[in-house]
Amino acid sequence: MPKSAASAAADSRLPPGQTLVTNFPVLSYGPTPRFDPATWNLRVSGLVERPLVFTWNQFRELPRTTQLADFHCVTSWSRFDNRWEGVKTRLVAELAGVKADARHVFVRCDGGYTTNLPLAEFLAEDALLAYRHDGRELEPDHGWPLRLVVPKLYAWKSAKWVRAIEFTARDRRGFWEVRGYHNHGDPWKEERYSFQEDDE
Ligand SMILES: Nc1nc2c(c(=O)[nH]1)N[C@H]1C(S)=C(S)[C@@H](COP(=O)(O)O)O[C@H]1N2
Ligand SMILES: [Mo]
Repeated sequence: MPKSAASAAADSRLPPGQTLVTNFPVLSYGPTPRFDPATWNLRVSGLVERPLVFTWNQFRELPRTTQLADFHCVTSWSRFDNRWEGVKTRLVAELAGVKADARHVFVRCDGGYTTNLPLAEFLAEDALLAYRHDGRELEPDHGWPLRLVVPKLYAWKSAKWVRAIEFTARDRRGFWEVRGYHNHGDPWKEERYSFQEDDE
């Protein structure tokens, strides 16, 4: 039976091995951290001209961006058309003045989760630090008050409860990257597991 135009269009947006969901599963290692707006901050450090520390109020005053994006978890679910609102990663990088020798980004979260990504992917035009999702403030389980969103990589790179962003010359593997997940994580290339890195 021929596929409908709508399902063919959906297939072309679904990376190999993924299944579309319409709910929004929660994938967290460990408990959801508590947020205190009085003590929360976001640190931007490493190879930058101007190390920055934003309070919650300062961060919310930065220019806002909206990004519609699909979300692909390596455990095989994908969720289309997430409407993220927050601050472009590019803006944060510009404010800090990322130095020319920076190549990688290491992200730290409340609760100890970390992830790493190449600078170029952190600075992708669709990447942002999001505090709203689908018209509402982010839910605590989905990363409130602030999560990274990098739509072109598997969602474990979209770190929830982000507290620190470090620009570095050398790469360093994050939480899942040292536990068997791929260092890069492109869903279109099915870069799921670290053993695949040997073939590259
Ligand atoms: N701090 C933190 N960020 C995280 C995770 C986590 O366990 N802790 N899980 C990652 C994984 S594996 C996925 S698929 C997405 C899931 O985001 P969601 O729970 O909002 O669906 O968050 C990512 N970011
Ligand atoms: Mo995931």
